Amino acid sequence: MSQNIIGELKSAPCIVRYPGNPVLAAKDIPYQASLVFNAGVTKYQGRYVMVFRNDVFNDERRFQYTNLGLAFSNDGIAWDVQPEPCWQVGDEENLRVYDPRLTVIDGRCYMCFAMDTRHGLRGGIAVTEDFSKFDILSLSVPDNRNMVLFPERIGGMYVRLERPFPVYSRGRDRFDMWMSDSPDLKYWGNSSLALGVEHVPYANDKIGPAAPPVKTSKGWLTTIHAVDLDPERGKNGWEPAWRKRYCAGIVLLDLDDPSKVIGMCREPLLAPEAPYEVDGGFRNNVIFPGGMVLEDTGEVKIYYGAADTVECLATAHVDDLLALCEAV
Ligand code: BMA
Repeated sequence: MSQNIIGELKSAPCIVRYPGNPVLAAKDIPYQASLVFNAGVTKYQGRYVMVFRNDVFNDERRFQYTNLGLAFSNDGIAWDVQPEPCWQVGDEENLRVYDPRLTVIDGRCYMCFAMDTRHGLRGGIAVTEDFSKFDILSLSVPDNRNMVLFPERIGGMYVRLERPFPVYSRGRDRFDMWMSDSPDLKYWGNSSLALGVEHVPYANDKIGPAAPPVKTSKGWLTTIHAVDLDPERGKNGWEPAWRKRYCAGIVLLDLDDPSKVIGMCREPLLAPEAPYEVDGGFRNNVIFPGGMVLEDTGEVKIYYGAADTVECLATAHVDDLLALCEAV
């Protein structure tokens, strides 16, 4: 395995972490909770909605189960967590759902998710009316995940970004960002590569989608996750073997043909730096956005899981994010 070493990385100066981070943590949850992170966030029916991942561990720090929790907010900062989890899967075949991503299309709220099964890892899309019931519209063949939906049809088709795992053909984790479209959110095809890991200078391992894209006059603005490995880097976090670093990046896609990357920041948007990102977590050094909200003021709220342990918020002005995306 030959790998260029990435070295130190810093966040872009235009992005500001919310000083009260984390916005949600296990202590805020009224039922059993250990790690609260990788949430999907959107604005729906006049308020902010968050569906978050909750991994439950026992006192010996052994993993027990995962469920999805639900929270509402009027300002996107203070969250009212609902008394019960909103979705949990666990049967002979389907082991758990996690990493929810929310997108509103034509007034309906859709949720992409990852599902671990006994026969591989599947990417799913569900629709919900009120977050008490999720109707699954499609589940991919293994292995695929990190699906995110665009908030409107493009050329008449629904569009998603996704990250399949080509472990045989590429030798090891060399994962890229792909795009597919669908006439009905059920049948997916026309798949094409959107961005290769080799095009992201701050990744040497894998990349993929993060939060669902937002529409701007210049193009679809979207976050990515980008991972690097350094053989010198020690174990980092209370998970027994964790050594990777996950950064968030920012990319601009063509409005009419989002498989075309038209701009990209060559440095990370968010690199792990804050104490809750680099210290004391399950997997330190992980930043993973799952929600991006563009406000009328031009402020962009980016929600991200930090250290696979808590849910955080960072903001930037949309013009500054667009300015970061150099033409490619
Ligand atoms: C990935 C997923 C994410 C997680 C990330 C970092 O494989 O499990 O949910 O945030 O690893 O641990």
